[in-house]
Formats: sequence, structure tokens, C-alpha cells
Amino acid sequence: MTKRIVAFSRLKQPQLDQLRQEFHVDYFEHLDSTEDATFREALGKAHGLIGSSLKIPASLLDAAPHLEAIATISVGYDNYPVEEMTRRGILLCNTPDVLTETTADTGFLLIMATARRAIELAEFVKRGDWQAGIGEPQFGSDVHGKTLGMVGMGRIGAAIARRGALGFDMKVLYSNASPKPALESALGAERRELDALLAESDFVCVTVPLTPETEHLFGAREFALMKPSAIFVNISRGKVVDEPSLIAALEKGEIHAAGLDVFEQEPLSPESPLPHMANVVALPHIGSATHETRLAMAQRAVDNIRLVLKGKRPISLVNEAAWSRK
Ligand code: 8YV
Repeated sequence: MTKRIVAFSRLKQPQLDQLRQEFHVDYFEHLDSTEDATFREALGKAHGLIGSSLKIPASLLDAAPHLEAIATISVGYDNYPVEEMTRRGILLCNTPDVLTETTADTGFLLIMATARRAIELAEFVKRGDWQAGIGEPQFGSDVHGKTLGMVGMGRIGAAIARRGALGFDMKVLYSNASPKPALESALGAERRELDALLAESDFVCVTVPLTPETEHLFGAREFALMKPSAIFVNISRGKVVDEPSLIAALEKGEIHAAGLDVFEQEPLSPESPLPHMANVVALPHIGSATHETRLAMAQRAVDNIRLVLKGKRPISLVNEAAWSRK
């Protein structure tokens, strides 16, 4: 029997062709909702599901009685009902490693752009306002030599810390569930409780995954602990931050600026004041969005699903318990 895969979003032709050599593939290039009737019908026969950027509710699994695995084209998996998948023995595969360096580049882009006010000043030039030499009103703040506080020290956090310590001579602090002795000796990084890190850092950079524990980790209290000169950078998930508290902290000058790649609601609500604030650099969730990395992510997801549907262990597995049950 030929196994069946439902693919939604972001697969290039060579990758679709690769899957079609071995499986029957129902491809939904632009799927807006998991309520779509044709999608649900295909899912009813599917052994594998591959895609990204759609919330998959636990109830959808009822519509997929033959499902063996979901391969998400992302490292984050907050869109998936992991516990319920594990209970049903459905594997969840993600795409770590291949996006680490690109996402770390985005983190550093936000650090640099906010500190040196690059976007705001590029607009200044575009408007034709650069009539005379620039002066203090256009000055930014240094990045090199400052203190970088990493909230979360996983793969991406470590890659940003490496850029900061080795490229910009920054002192690195980090808060993380477990200590990272190798990074402490390689980068001189020091572990802190979150509150202490917030009080000491010039740049606070968030890379924690979104979990029930990290939802709204940053609220009024946390922003109040930060230095008035601090720059807050978030490249993880918008829901880690209580956005009204962030907006209030920026307005009151409790923190200096924010560089944001992620938002509580994506795409960003047209009513949000964030992209219009002079001290905010807002990007449209482009952490991993380069041609090279998105291709590598999609290929990893294709490799994961091919392996699982052939009875083999995938390269990147989120729910180990589901594999042990096989
Ligand atoms: C994805 C990301 O592009 O991998 C992740 O977790 O946030 C991005 O790289 C995003 O999930 C949209 O698919």
C-alpha cells in the first residue's frame, strides 16, 4: 500500500517530487484553515502531515485516524498538541539546527538596528532630512562591550551569545533551566536568576520556547526591573510578552527600545502601535526567513517524514515517548 501524505505550505517542487516518488501527496499550497473540507477529507486518509504556521488543535487528530507523524517546518512546536499526539503514538518532528545561525543573525540584526537606530535613520535619509551633518539627535548607543542578557540558552541563544562575546566583546549573562558549563568556559558567560539578569543587562534577548511556563513571562514587573537604557529583543514567540505592558514600558521610558520579530498576534494587528513607535524595530517574523535556511528546513521536514513512514527514526524528534511506544 502506498502511504499518503498531506502537505500544506512552503514546499518547493523538488521536495514535492521527492515525496511523490514514494508516497501519494495531497498538496495544499495555501491552506488558511484546518476547517477546509478538502483538507479534512485528505487528512482522513493520511499517514503523514507536513507543513507549518497553522495551529493544529488536538480535536483535528480525530479526523486523522491513520496519522503516524507530523513534520513541522519550524523548530518551535507550540502550534501542536504534543501531549495528545504522544498519547496517540503520533510522532512530532521539527527542524532544529538548520535554522540556528540564521535566526541568531536576525537576533543580532535587531540588537544592532535598535541600538544604532538604523531603520529610523534610514527613513530620515529617505525623507531628505539629511541636510546638514548629523548630531546628537541622531546618535545611538554602543553594542560592543555592553552586557548581553540571554533569556533562554538553547541552540539559538548560544549562537547569539557567541556573536556577542566573540564578535562584540560583550559580557554575556544568561538565565536558563540548566547551567551551560561549556558556554561559561568558552564565552565567560555567567548564569543569573531572571530578575538579576534583567537588572544588569543592557540588552535583554529572549529565545525561550513558548510553553505554559513562559507565556507572559515578561510583564510590567519584568520591564520595571530593567535599566531605563535597556534594549529588549524578542525573536522567540510573541506570547512570551504581555504586549500592553511592553508598550507602556516603552512609552514611559522604563526601557529604551525594543526589537521585535514576533508578536502576540501574527500578522500584527493594524491597530498595534508598536511598528509606529520611534524606539521600536518591528519585523514580520523573519527569524529563519532566508532562501537557504527555509530550503534546509523544508528538506529536514521532508527527510523526517520519509524516515518515519518507512519505519525509521526521524532526524529530529520532539516527543521521544511516542517513539518508545512504537
Ligand atoms: C518559522 C520559527 O518560520 O522555526 C520556528 O519556530 O519561528 C520560524 O522559523 C515559523 O514557525 C513559521 O513557520
